[in-house]
Order: sequence, then C-alpha cells, then structure tokens
Amino acid sequence: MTEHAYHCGFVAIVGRPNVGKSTLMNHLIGQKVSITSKKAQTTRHRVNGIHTEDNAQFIFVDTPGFQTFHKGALNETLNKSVKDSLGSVDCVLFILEAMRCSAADREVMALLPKHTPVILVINKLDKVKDKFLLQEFIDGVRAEFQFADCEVVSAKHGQRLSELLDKVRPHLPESMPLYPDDMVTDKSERFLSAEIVREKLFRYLGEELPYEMNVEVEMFEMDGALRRIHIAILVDKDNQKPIVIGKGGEKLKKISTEARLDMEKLFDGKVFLQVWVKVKSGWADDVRFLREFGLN
Ligand code: GDP
Ligand code: MG
Ligand code: K
Repeated sequence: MTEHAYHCGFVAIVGRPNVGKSTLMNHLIGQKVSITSKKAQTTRHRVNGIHTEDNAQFIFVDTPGFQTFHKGALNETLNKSVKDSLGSVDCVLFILEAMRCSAADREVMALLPKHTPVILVINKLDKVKDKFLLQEFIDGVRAEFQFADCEVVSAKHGQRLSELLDKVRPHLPESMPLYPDDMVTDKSERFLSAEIVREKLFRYLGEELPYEMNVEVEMFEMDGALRRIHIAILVDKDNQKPIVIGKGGEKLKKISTEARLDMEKLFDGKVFLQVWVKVKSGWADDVRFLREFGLN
C-alpha cells in the first residue's frame, strides 16, 4: 500500500437514537453532499452522502432497518438485515455518547460485524469535564468489543473529524473514486431542499419562530424519477411544536406543500415530501408528528 494511493469505500454510521449520527454525517459531508443518483442505485448500498478528498472518497451509506430502529423494535429479521449490510461495507463507525453506554447502545453493539473493521467513535466530547474518566470509559467499552480503532469527536462543533477520517481511510480499499467530482462540489439538492423548508418556516412563522430551530434532511432518495425526501424540523421544547404545526396541522401543511412545489420546480421532477416536527431531545418516535403528502 503506497502512501499516495487513492482510497475509496463504503462507510456505515450506526448507533442508538440521539448519539449524534445525523449531526456527524451532516458535518462530514457538509454542503458537499451527493444525492443518491441512478448510478448510486446500481451499487450494493444506498448512498447517503459522499465526502471526497484529494486522496480518498468516503461513501456513507444507509443501513436498512436502522432508520426505524427504536427500543424494542429489533427482531431477528431486522437483526439479520442489519448484520448483512454492516458486514458488506468497508468500515463501520459505531457512535457512542461520551460517558454513556446504555442498554440501547449495547443492543446496537450486539449487531456489530466481526469481520469488518469497526471504529469506536465517542461523540459529544464537548460535554466531557474529566478526561481521566473519559479514558476509563473508553477502556471499558473497548474491553467489550474488538474495535479496529477509536476516536473522540464533537460532531456538533466539528471537532476532530479530520482525525476520524484519517482513521477510516486505511480501511477503505485502494480504488479510484466511484463518483465523479462534479457530484460533490456543488450545493446539492439535499442541501437545497433543507434551505427551501427553512425559507418557508421563516415566511410562515415570522415572529413566532422558535429561537432554536434546525432543519434536518433525514432521507433523500431517488425512486426512479421520483425524489423521496424526509425532513425533520427540530425544535428545543415540546411546547414549540404546536407553533410550527398550527391548528389542525394547517401551518405545517402549508409549509410542506409550498416547499414541495418549490422543490418540484427547482429539481424539475416529482417530489414525495414528508415533513415532521421533532423535539431535539428524546426518542424521535415519541414526539413525531407526521404529515404525509401524496403525489399530484
Ligand atoms: P441521531 O439520532 O443519532 O441522528 O442524533 P442527532 O444527530 O439527531 O443528535 C441528537 C442530539 O445530540 C441533537 O440535539 C444534537 O445537536 C446533539 N449532538 C450531536 N452531536 C453533539 C456533540 O458533539 N455535542 C453536543 N453537545 N451535542 C451533540
Ligand atoms: Mg438521525
Ligand atoms: K465536507
């Protein structure tokens, strides 16, 4: 393996809800996100995003069954599909929150593949006060599973992400990039779709706009010529949800419908858009208010 060799491969990000998978992913790919194209669907995996560097291309993929993962939802069929897909990527990132390894974390840990390198990623480093206790915590976790490597990061603050990528790179096969550069250099449709929802929120909430609010693209997929887009509006507190949703859901409906129409115009194709409001802390499914919009 020469130092100048180009590496390219598939990376899965796993962990229980709220450890920071989406935040990490968003930071890693930034605006340079590649949408799932027709080409991508010919590969073994569903591509979530691509990060391309001078010497490597990291292709982040979905793990079927993992998006719907929540406590108690795992069963044998799901376990098998998770295991199969984790066994077929080049590298797995297992995310834990610093100083926390709960039963839910261990459920995920039990699904980690034995013959694929798994890197332990300790997230939320910014919340750690005692570095000595952190080292003890890491040693404890590493005693439970044969991790290929370990890195501590703060996904939210973008800290130590290049160090993390440095540890992933050697596990990717020597290969030329699978995706062309032009797919990852522009603002992507994924990024633009979040911008459109953000713009509608500003327009329709005005002064009511909750101070802390994020828009997150949870899924962006091509299904033939149809774009399937799932967007979460993240608010800080439970009592901010009705502000966004409106009476009988009318505000959210308006926001979603207009956003979808804008997207269809911009992308020049049909869009199936789901928008929901989520409170940042807690389990997604408990707080999900879902509106579905069919096709015209
Ligand atoms: P996911 O369910 O694993 O995708 O987790 P999210 O990416 O949605 O993150 C869950 C919560 O943790 C969000 O409120 C994030 O802002 C927060 N979070 C993620 N990374 C960090 C971090 O590095 N530090 C801190 N303090 N919070 C983080
Ligand atoms: Mg997420
Ligand atoms: K990037």
